Amino acid sequence: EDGSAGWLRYARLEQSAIAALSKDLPAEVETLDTSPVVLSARSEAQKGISSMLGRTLQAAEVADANGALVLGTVAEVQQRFPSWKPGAAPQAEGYILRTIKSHGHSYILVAGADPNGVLYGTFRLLEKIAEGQDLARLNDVESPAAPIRWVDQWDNSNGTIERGYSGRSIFFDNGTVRPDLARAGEYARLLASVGINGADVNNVNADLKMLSPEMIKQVARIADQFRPWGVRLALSVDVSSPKVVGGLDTFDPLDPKVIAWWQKAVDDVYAAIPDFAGFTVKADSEGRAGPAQYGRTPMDAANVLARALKPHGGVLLYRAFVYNHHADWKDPKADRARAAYNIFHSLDGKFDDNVIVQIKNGPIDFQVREPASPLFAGLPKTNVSIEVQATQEYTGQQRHLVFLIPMWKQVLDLDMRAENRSTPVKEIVEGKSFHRPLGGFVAVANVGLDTNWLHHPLAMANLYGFGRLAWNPDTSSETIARDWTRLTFGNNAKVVDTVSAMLLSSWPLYEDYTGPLGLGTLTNILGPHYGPGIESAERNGWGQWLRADHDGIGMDRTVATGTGYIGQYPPELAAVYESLKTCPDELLLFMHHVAYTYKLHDASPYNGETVVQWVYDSHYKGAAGAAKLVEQWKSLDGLVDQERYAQVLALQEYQAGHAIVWRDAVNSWFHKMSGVDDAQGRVDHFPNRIEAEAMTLDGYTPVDVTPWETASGGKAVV
Ligand code: BDP
Repeated sequence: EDGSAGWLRYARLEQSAIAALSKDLPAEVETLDTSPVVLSARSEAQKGISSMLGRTLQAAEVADANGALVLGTVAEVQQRFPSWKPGAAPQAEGYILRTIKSHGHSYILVAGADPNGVLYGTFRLLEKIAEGQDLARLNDVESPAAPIRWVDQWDNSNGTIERGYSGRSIFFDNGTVRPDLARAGEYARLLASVGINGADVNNVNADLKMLSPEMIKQVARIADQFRPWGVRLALSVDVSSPKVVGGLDTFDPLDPKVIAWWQKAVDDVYAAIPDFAGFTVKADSEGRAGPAQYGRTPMDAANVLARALKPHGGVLLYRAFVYNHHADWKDPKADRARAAYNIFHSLDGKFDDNVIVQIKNGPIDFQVREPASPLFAGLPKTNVSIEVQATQEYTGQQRHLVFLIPMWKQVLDLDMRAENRSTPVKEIVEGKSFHRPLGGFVAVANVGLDTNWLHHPLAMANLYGFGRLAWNPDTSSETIARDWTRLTFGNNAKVVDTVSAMLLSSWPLYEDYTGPLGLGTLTNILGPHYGPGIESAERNGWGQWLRADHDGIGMDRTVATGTGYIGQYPPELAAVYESLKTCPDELLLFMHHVAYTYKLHDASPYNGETVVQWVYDSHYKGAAGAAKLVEQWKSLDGLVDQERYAQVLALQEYQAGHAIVWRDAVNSWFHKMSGVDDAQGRVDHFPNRIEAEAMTLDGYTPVDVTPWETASGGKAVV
């Protein structure tokens, strides 16, 4: 159990489950379609059934009359069983799972709207088998929520991964594509099993060589690995390519030479990769070149690329993550959170129909908690997608357990009240709210060469859960946690209850010991975005400010006295955030600047506590929660395999320790800034702690630590 199989372990079921399932499971599989994707579905069914039930599923062109598992499109299945009535038809990439009787024998039908639908239906069937569900009366019709269900990898061609925490790239090494791409195929299989149909394989901070003829030839090999799993390959491109690699004297998107350059580049990509999905663009952001250099807008650049992709059926995902990272921190009106809306809202309705504006879930940058980006409600005439981050950049980097599904759901479920009607973010990105033809879900995944893909064995729940949400954002966090646990660790009730409880508690407790009340993660903004580093947010251009002084803390983003950010939300939601009375405490310091002694709402869990006392208490609560994770996991000793047991235990013990570092750093910092003592006398009071610098040191020297709050007394010894 090295984790390489992810959630597709197909572990052998208990004898009783095998007996119960076997009576309804035919002995043959009949494929009505010979597309590579349907053949993958067949081999997957054979593999899964043999592994879980110890039975061989014989492949037959036309099964004998004793029943079969039948894989094909709805039209093909109908032809095979003329009396079968499919009922409601699945939409693109959807499927029907149905058990029928014909001449007294059972047939399990997996009828897809298309080959991808057949594959997704087959994976769903295998999941049901793994969970021991009844196959005698299958009757499911499922369709995905939106056409765009992609992962992004931030892989560089030298083999490193930006914000990757699980080893080197599975795609690239040494400036080119790896000779051995077996892992790329395995990755596509995992993605397909949860309905993901696209993968952008290179860093959004794109290598300019990506579009060179040699690289395209190489990258086409990755697409070959993806194709049998219905995953289309996409690339990130840099808009300055026509100039920097194309040798033109400009990359002005409206220059005819530049337009022609893009068309040729795109045609070349399609010659090598006929099912290429499209491009992702990061421009005018964090030092990347962009159309602003020529006084052009994102719309100008996006449409030029989109028009080149259009004849081939490709799409263009233009990231709304555009902001100035040299903002003036002395300007009280400066606010990075406003940037995306400021830039994109006025362009609504001007993007071509194969452009999708890709919006990060929050207006800053994947912090432990952010409100939904107001831009979701600001582009009713534009296709949009939500971008979330499964790689845990600001959320513990796969050294801390943080199950992100509840966090993403909170944003997806938020009703933006655009046009004073119900418009939850999920329905906006599905294209439902504003009747958009395209839209969807993108997660930055950043799996790496680590055998178990994401380093922490439990982090895979985020990748799995992302796929489930992209397929159906109404799926509950509990369902996702429990399903993933069953597939990953088996059906033992104690294991399922304990692991899913650990997962579901993990985001709130991480928030508690890092940055509560909407402050952001309080991590070192200028460094690796990992440990505590509270002050690093202030007095620089990056705009992740806390606006802390000795009297109070928080960014005033109100319309009345602050940066006006709140005014970017539709009026009903803006009114909720604008008023201190109604602004949820969990976002208080994101929206308002208040005194440390300001009292939170009386509603649980805040109980009318002051801001500073809440910060102290939540940090003790969070660190205690991290310690509890260790005990919860230990209760599974002997119930999960030793290999993964030991791996998770080591990580949880580490997290419990690091949570104490976090707790004490943040609390000391608040104590010093506010001058308010902890009502329970815990903060900066360590009766049993011996400071290294206070000891007799032989060969060591005490040094000051920066930031000071990350070491007790601000000192360490070296
Ligand atoms: C930030 C990352 C940075 C990415 C950027 C992005 O720190 O490495 O390049 O997002 O999304 O979170 O473009």
